[in-house]
Amino acid sequence: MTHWEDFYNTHLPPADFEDNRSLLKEFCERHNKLQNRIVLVTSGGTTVPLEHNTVRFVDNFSAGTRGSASAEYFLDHDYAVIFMHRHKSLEPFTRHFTGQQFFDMLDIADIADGQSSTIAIKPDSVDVFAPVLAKYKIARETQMILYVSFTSVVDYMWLLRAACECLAAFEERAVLYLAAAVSDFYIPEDMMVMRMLNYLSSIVSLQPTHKMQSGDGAPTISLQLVPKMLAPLASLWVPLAYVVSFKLETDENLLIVKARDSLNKYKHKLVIANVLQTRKHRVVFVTPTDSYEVHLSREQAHQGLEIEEPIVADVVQKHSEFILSAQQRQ
Ligand code: 9Z3
Repeated sequence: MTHWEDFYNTHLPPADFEDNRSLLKEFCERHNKLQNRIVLVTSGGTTVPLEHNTVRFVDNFSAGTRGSASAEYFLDHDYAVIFMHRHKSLEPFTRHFTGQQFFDMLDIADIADGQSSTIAIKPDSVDVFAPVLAKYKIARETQMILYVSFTSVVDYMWLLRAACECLAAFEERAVLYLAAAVSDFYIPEDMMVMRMLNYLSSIVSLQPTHKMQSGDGAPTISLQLVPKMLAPLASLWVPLAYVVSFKLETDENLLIVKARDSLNKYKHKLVIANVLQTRKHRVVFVTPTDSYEVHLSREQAHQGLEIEEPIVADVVQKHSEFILSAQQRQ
């Protein structure tokens, strides 16, 4: 595995990096002055490009539901929110009206002069649309949310470190809520081919070994392990913050074991573990001392309750206790 410092030394930051860094800096300085609590919500999946001029890439599964819904609930709890998301994945507020849903809520009406028309929300959609729009407007006008986006795992790593550099000043008032699905493997810069692979068809080897071979026939692609950024993040970048990571498994039996492994290794505060198939109605909170389930009943799910609401409420409560015990130690 590449060491995390080598990763930054060998991979250039994305083109919009300095712009995003300035936005992060300005947002954090303002909210730190106001003594606000702040949360970095990461959301969506990272890509691993197969070529420099990328046509093909390997993707990590995540629609961005967990992150975008959670961001809204953190705003409800008066947190300033840095929403660091995969470009074009779900975003807070607009997530409620994706695809054709939004157009289906609109009506075009001709004005009496016969020459112009107005567009209005259909009366039966106002009840759904108005509260979401109102919350969006408040969040924007009070500048409580900042949107920054990534696409590749390299973009993600650069943004993550830049965000942490700004969050360190918040000390215990910062929460890191790492819900993005981050690739474990990647193709290092110096091993990527320049032009489009011509016959990418069958073999993708996940063994962390050597070069991508492209010639005639199906190329073999070898991926390397991405360094685990939770290690420097929890111990060096934001050592005082309340760090929450998510653990995604497909095997229920591994869920708690893997979450505990992660806590033991990185010494952060909380792992929220979920199984792919049941993630929308059940998660397990794993702390250094215990583990318990947060779930939605069939009825609650039917009523439209989202599991992110109790998840965020629980994280906020734990964060409050964490701040309190830090204050008592001083
Ligand atoms: C998660 O486990 C998220 O809950 C989901 C959310 C990606 C399942 P959706 O966006 O899905 O609602 O569709 N995220 C963490 C996944 C991850 O990559 N975790 C890393 C790991 O397990 C460590 S931080 O090693």
